[in-house]
Amino acid sequence: MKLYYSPGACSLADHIALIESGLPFETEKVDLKAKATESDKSYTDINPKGYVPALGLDDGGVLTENIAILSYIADRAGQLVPTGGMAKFRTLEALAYISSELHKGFKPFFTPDASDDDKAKAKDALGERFSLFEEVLAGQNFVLGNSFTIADSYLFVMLFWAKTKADVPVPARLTAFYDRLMARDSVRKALADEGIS
Ligand SMILES: N[C@@H](CCC(=O)N[C@@H](CS)C(=O)NCC(=O)O)C(=O)O
Repeated sequence: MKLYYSPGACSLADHIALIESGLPFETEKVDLKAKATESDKSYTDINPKGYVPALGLDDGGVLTENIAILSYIADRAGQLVPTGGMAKFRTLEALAYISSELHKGFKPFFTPDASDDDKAKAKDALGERFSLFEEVLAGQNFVLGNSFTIADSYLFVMLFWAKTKADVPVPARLTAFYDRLMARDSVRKALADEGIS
């Protein structure tokens, strides 16, 4: 498998999950402006959507979209998701919320011509949306219980952006969660491999 990524982008969630999975994989950096990979291939030939992440599969196929890639990694690894009862659907519920309510909420911070007003509104909305996890983390260490899952790697990246790109206030339990993830070997390795100190 090969993960196409951009340093500190949402592809960091897949990078962390791949390291946690113990599965063999390679990475290749993408220049999102030039739409070119580090080895000078056209990125849109690999992923016509033009954005990261994309996962090159062993059979030559390419899988895109964070929710699909994270789910594929967990499926291949036979871990990183809770099992039994409603667990599969609770995982999808968490991933969908992170993708559509948090990830997309950062858009003004990645849009060069976004106004200060757009950013202020986005910051307020993100603060409210993060607060849902503050309640979840009152009774458990991770998003879906007391074990690390793919939802945690995705939420970690959202908190990383909240702290480093958007200055969104992060409440206490989420900050403790962020610090816990920052201390994990997988997270430290993914950040170091992407050249982020
Ligand atoms: N729907 C996609 C969105 C991915 C996405 O937003 N990628 C951003 C980085 S976090 C990107 O590559 N933006 C550059 C671009 O769109 O040109 C997913 O969930 O995987």
